[in-house]
Amino acid sequence: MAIQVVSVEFLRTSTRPSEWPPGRTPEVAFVGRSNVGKSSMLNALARKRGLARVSATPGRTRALQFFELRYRPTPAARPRALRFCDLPGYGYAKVSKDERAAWGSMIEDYLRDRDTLRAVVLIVDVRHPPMESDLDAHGFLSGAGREVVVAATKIDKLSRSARGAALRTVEQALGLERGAAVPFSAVEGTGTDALWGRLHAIASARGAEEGPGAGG
Ligand SMILES: Nc1nc2c(ncn2[C@@H]2O[C@H](COP(=O)(O)OP(=O)(O)O)[C@@H](O)[C@H]2O)c(=O)[nH]1
Ligand SMILES: [Mg+2]
Repeated sequence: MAIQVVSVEFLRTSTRPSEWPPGRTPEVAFVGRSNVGKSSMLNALARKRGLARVSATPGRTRALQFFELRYRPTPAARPRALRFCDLPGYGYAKVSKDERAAWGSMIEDYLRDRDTLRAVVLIVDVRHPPMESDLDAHGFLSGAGREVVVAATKIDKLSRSARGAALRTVEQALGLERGAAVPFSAVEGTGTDALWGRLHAIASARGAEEGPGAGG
């Protein structure tokens, strides 16, 4: 399925629940270690380079960043509205304990309490087995009853012959079925259609909202 992105715009930054965008538009959040490739994945899905800030320096994003998209699941379908939320990464050592605790509660409050949050993309680096912080995040999300889609990114860094085994390692560590993790590369564009397919299925299962001004 080739999803067509009709429009995408930055909505707002938030550091507290009162700043979460209002409305009932379904939302997808991107979670993962600092520097794993969250912002790059969001840009690849939105097909807009530079939308979310990609940084070579880990630990840059310190607030929640909301984006609003409209997309057509098929060329003839009506546009659907969807929001993306880019989250600060976890596992970044170079911040004070207090600062890390504040980020932690900001992220956890959002992931636990956000009504419109339909799916969470948990992003791991396919080159390494998931780290303890990834397992913690997966446990937290499952415990919160969230629909989790695991994406294994930077697959372009592995030879084709090594990719299958690396994916299996990720899936086994997280207790997933074979084929559950989506192989992804923001560089090659691998996995954007597969991930969009999963996100659309989840968002539309409970009725995606029609975007403002959406027509035939
Ligand atoms: N080779 C490769 N590099 C990537 C990929 N995704 C992200 N990167 C690089 O990883 C670094 C961190 O990316 P970013 O999206 O800012 O990560 P974030 O901190 O999780 O948002 C940047 O230097 C990106 O160019 C990918 O799929 N393949
Ligand atoms: Mg980022």
